[in-house]
Amino acid sequence: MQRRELIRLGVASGLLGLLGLRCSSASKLRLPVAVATWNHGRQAVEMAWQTLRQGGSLLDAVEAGVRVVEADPNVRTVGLGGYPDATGRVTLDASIMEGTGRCGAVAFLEGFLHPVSVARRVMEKTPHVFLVGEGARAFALEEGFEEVNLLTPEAEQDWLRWKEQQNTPAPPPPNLENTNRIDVDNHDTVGLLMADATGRLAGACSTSGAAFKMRGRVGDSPIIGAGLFVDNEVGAACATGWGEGVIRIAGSHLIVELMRQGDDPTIACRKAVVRYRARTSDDTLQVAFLALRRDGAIGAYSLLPGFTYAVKEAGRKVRLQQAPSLLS
Ligand code: SD4
Repeated sequence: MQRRELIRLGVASGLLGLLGLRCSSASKLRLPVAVATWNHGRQAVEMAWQTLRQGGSLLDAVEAGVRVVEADPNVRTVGLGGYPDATGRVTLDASIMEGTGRCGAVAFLEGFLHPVSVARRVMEKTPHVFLVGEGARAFALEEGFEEVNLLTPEAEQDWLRWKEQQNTPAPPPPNLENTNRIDVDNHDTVGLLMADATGRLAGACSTSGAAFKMRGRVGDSPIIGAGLFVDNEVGAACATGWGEGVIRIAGSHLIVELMRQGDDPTIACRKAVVRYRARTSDDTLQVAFLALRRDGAIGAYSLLPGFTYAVKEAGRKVRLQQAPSLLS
């Protein structure tokens, strides 16, 4: 979508809002709808869809979809095979939320294949929302999750190469912004949003975070309101890209609130990107958002070109789409 067109849409949406009407510039899909970030979103929405069709709940569906990507060793930014931190250890962040406001999250979790499932247990089995590090690990073990080594030889090789490139020994605290600039594609959280036939919603996301991050660093993905937000009254949103920037604007919550005020999902995502850009002086760090309104309208927007997402709606095959971007 071109800038001029979006401005027009924004104005139109505002005018219609004043008249108490909704601008329907976003494509409204046939419910149920599942959308997920990046190319690996394809496997995620397939599995989510299948799970729902076979009688699973919405939560079962989003969890199952994300688990597929977590278990794929070829995805270097999520779960098994994810890039390690600066010290060579893979630490994972994940969250899950349903539209009623129930949610759970884990961060700085090491050694478990499915952080999204641990996040769900936090939601279902504890009075809390968010467990991190050693506490999250102890809880996962108590719940019967098995410890595994997530560092694949390929990811380790890349880490060793990265370490060699550092000028100072052993390793220096990385400048996260520089780390991310090495390869904007190292930011590939899987975020999955789904609405069932009645417009109830759920979402989940999972990531190994920024490649070679400082030990202990946590991104936006496990932070409810930043990396993920879901509200049955309105819709859902998730984020991918430079987590620090997303946290600073509480990106996913912002998008849901903009949709609540009548913004179309694409315009809401675009406004979040504009807000993000206003808070950072750097135009090289990718950030991208995906939104699903409860009626099945979807939207996506990124700062830089290249953000893809997968869509599955009733009666149609999964398709990959390219989000519009603020910069070319
Ligand atoms: C993070 N936002 O930890 C995550 C990484 C990511 O797409 O999105 N990758 O900053």
